[in-house]
Amino acid sequence: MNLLNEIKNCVIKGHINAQSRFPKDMIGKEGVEELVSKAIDENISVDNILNDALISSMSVVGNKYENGEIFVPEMLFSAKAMKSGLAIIKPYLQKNTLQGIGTVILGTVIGDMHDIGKNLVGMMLEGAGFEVIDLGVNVTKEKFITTAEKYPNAIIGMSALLTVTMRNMKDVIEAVKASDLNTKVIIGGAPVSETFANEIGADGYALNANQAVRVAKSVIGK
Ligand code: B1M
Repeated sequence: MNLLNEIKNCVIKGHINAQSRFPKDMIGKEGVEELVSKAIDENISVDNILNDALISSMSVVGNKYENGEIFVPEMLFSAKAMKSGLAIIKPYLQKNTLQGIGTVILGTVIGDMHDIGKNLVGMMLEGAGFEVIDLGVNVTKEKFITTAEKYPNAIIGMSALLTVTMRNMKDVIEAVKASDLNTKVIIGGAPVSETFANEIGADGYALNANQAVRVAKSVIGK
């Protein structure tokens, strides 16, 4: 198995490192942390590690969950393993930091606990020179608005991974429009689309973290 496939396999199985006690058949074996570090040492591009190992493994996890092969606890182990890999590549994603482009108030909408994609978007934005105010997950409309009032030039960036929670983005956008704020709002997340973004009146939509940077810059004319 090549290194990227080994990383992918460890994320799918939720195996973080050689000290991890999960899964039982991998105890003592190298996990995501060791293998991602090894891939970096072997000059495998960080983009490949991110897209071909870490992100692609989560689609496999999602399919397995959908097919009833795994359940929420296993999905959680995979998420932890994915995050351990992201933590290692984070400094490489952010190497060319230029500060001061703008500010993004970032959060996953109310009712939604998914934060891997949102965190990745945050890392890319910081790497591109944005200040990121990360409100975390399960963020209420009120929290987005009160934070935007404190940072009037900031963009609001919302993430949602569930079809039932993506609708909550509309409430935030309506609240922004009903206020005196001139805040731009960008959105993203697996179930979200450009059409949905237009429907709810978002200023921008991004399919992935790289696009999020481009969209964030474009809504503020940079
Ligand atoms: Co959940 N989950 N989950 N889950 N989970 C999904 C999303 C699901 C598609 C799995 C499936 O059925 N195939 C499904 C949703 C179905 C639907 O609504 N259509 C699902 C479900 C049902 C659930 C629960 C309801 C399960 C349950 O409890 N019965 C539950 C909900 C809890 C809640 O939120 N209230 C739940 C829980 C969980 C865990 C906690 C176990 C865990 C999350 C851990 C965490 O995030 N800390 C989890 C995981 C890991 C997943 C999957 C497997 C992976 C998500 C992920 O991290 N992807 C997911 C299946 C899948 O996506 N294929 C699934 C990798 C990440 C890099 O991609 O987040 O899409 P993504 O982000 C991308 C883009 O979307 C975009 O850029 C990112 C980078 O490229 N993007 C933005 C994201 N935000 C953006 C914002 C932007 C711009 C771009 O601008 C601001």
